[in-house]
Amino acid sequence: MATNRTFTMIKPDAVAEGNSGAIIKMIEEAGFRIVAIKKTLLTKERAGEFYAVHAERPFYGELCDYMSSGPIIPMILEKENAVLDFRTLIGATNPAQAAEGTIRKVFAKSVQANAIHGSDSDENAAIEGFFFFAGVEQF
Ligand code: IDP
Repeated sequence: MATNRTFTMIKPDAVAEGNSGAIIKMIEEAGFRIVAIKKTLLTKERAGEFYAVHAERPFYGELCDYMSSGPIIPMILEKENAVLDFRTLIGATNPAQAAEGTIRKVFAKSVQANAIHGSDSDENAAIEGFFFFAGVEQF
């Protein structure tokens, strides 16, 4: 059964361009409540840990460089059917394939610099949330 929480982070390109506020507005207007939020910086090593599932992919090194290139804004979000509804809100990985009105369609620059992350399962949402936030920070 679907849980009601997901994890997201606004990626370095979107933070650097000053799009965080507009993205958070879209998220809240879509009915998500912010459970936890902060601005932080990933080292290349921690970016590699977060994306360890992609370690064998050809773009892994570049992805780790990009994700540690500037501040990010991780968040835990709450809404009924959060994981699936949030994946719909952000759109396809490649912005060229993202539906109109999705966050990636509006803000992503490329398949790599695609503005925002969204967990792909309830299990990963919980793991990724705890990667950034202690239990006492989640309220
Ligand atoms: P997702 O973020 O939509 O779930 P994943 O396939 O899990 O997509 O990929 C994780 C991240 O890795 C993407 O959001 C994107 O930043 C980057 N990425 C995925 N595929 C490519 C690629 O072909 N080239 C460069 N970067 C990629």
